[in-house]
Amino acid sequence: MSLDTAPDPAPDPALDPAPDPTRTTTDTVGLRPADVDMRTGMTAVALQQAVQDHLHYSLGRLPLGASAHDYYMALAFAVRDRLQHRWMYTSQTYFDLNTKVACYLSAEFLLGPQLGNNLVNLGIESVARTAMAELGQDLEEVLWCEEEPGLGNGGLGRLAACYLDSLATLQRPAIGYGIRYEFGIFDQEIRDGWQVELTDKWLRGGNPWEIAKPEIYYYVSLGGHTEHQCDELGHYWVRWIPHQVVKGTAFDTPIQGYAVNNCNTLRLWSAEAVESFDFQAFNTGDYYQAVADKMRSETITKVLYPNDDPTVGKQLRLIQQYFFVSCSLQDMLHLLDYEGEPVRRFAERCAVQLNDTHPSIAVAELMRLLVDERYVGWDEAWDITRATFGYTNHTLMPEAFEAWPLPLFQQILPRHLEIIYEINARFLAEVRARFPGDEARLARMSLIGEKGAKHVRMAHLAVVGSHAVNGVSALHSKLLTASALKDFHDLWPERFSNKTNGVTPRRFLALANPGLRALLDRTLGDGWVVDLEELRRLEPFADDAGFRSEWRALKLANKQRLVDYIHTHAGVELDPGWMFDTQVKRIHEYKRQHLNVLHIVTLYHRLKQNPALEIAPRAFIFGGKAAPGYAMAKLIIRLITAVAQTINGDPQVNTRLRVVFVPNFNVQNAQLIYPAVDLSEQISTAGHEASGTGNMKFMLNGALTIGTLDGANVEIREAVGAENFFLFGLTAAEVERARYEGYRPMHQVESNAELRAVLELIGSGRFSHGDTEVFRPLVDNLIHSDPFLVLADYADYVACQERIDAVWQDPERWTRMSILNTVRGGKFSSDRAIREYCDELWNVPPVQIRLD
Ligand code: NBG
Repeated sequence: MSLDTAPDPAPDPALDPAPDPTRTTTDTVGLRPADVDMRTGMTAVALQQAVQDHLHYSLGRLPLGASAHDYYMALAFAVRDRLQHRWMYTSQTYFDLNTKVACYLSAEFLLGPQLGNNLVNLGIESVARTAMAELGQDLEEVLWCEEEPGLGNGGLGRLAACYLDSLATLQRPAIGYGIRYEFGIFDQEIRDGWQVELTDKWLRGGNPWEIAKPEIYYYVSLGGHTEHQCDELGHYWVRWIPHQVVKGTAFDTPIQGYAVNNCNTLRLWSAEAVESFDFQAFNTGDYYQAVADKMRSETITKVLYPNDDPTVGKQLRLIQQYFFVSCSLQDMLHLLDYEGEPVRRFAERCAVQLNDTHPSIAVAELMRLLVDERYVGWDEAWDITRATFGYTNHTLMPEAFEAWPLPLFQQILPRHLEIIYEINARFLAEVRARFPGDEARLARMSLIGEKGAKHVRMAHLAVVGSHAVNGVSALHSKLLTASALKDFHDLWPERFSNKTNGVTPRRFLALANPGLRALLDRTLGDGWVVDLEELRRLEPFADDAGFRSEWRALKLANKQRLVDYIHTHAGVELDPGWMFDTQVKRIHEYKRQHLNVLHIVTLYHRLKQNPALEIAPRAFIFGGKAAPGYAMAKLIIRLITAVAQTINGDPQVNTRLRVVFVPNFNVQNAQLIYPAVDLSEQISTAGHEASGTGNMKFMLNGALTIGTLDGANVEIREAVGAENFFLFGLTAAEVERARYEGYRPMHQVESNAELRAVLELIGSGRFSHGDTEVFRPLVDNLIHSDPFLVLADYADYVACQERIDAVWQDPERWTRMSILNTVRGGKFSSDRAIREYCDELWNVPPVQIRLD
């Protein structure tokens, strides 16, 4: 595929900048003004001149004193100009054709660094490398200067970012709507082995990708009360008299598709006070009150909440959710008005997807906007609403099912509570008609939970208000309809479907693994980048010894990159010849990083007992953040770092085992990690990981998986073949049965001497300088409660690891399996997933963009 770019037009002499004495390098490339269109040209010469121009005019830097960061900013601005050019054509075309737009509502978009990705998608990576080299800069170094926007916690936010990439690449009109958090997910440091959280001031150095749109803003009401009235014609209507009004302003980030001209929008909302200075208040001496109001409004978009945090303050979170949802829906209505479309056509123009329940207040908000503000009758408004929304569920964990206490909800969103009551009354009447006399069912399905303190059930609101509901892997979707949403499935089976997650091959293959990319391009051509099933054609090469040795060399080089990074950032030396056994993801008990640690301690224990034992040398690599208020997760990190310190410092074992915790796992270092891994740990308790997406990134980069039958692991195993996947552990059904029958972890301890020894070792202070207290909560929890069945799966896990050891001893076999993992991973492209969403749920066809 080639970019459909127009030839660079000749520059207008009137606009041509005068020669700049600070530009010293232009002569060296024989720059002729006629070659250059500084804003849109796609040649190295044009880009180089654009960088110089931005350095000069946008940043005010002399080349001599310019830092790598300055060059990063200048190149980013230059690239943004090229995106902007495509964005303008894209918006105009979508507008002219009145296309339907996929609107992806998500409280999180974990974009990761933009520059490298945009260069790949524009097809100007090598052009940029040349341009920067001419300027005396190393592109890789410049790329590392980018402060990544960490506007998400983990998988859910990253999935949203992958989907934006696929939407643009598949040429589907789409807009992502979210929150412009001033502070993203915290930065993690490890001090004395413990996680320490630092605020993520990602906007500190400026964000060259966003374009502030101060002219696009909406007002959002909060609190107060409602008034119900009948006008002289007998029409009943409700007025909401809010206590506070805040203003949401748009900040747009262009999202460029790969090898197409489509450039979509990510629109993030930032909150501010309605008037920055209330002069009235000032004059009456209430200046400080006015400033206080302003500050209070601005806190709404101040910080991203870490998930899994039991201590989190709830009120601001609900306000955040409502704030961005209201701005987004008002924006959609505004676009409709602008195009002269009646509101009753809303669902034909906007397919709105709710990314988990975080934006689910949208159901009530759209009803309010239609009924109260646009005077649409209730029934029609409800038809529009249900035709508009789809809801994706991302978890079965009961604590993640959002439920807002009624008094809190009433206080912040009094009108929405009334609307929810009305939706609920009508909904329960429908349930009653279908299942007469089934009061228990009514109580289970109600939008208002009455167990304990009354609360609003956001997942129920999302399901009732959507025409389509989906889970994110085959197993998860099945479990969803069999458990958490079973009653809803009984009522409306046709609404439910599965959409297995995917990841973008642009970022996680082409960009993250340039060596593999070159090999694939050379062997297959570059079609695989947009059609990942193409990788299949590589399958015969798995039997080609020459190809296998090339494959190994590539992996080794990737491992060396990671070794260098780890040495600098974690102070541990690793040998790239060892097996790299890796678990990177959020730290959570259900993900069972501690099961992984039990295996490491088992090996340590065996080696101490028998120093001559033959085992494959392994580097265990961990990374991931724990929620600041999740004490057990933080203790798991402490256990990893403690075990690491003891093992790495013990010459008797450190020639065969090393352990490292890579601090601050994020998109940037993830791109280094995935391509360098031999063994991917996907070891959650079956039935708990909705899908997982890291598992897919590892697979595509040729890692073998050790995993349970959980989430998308099931489909990964199906795709790669059981013989190429290391399976262990209880199934979801077995987990459920074990719990039902009264699982006793102590029984596992009593019947397994090695497990007992391992737990004793941890409890004895061996890894904590004799401190027998520090890990007691963790060990006690495993022995007496073990909510995620770590001990139940221990023996099988360790046995599976032994099989892995044996395969590793046979490099040819391992390499063959590694190749098959990559070539059979085509299904896990986010392009496949987005095509399913667009074609089966949203009805959003592709639209070609021409640059004329
Ligand atoms: C997460 C799941 C993962 C899944 C991602 C993306 C939440 C609430 N859920 O298993 O835990 O891969 O969503 O779907 O973050």
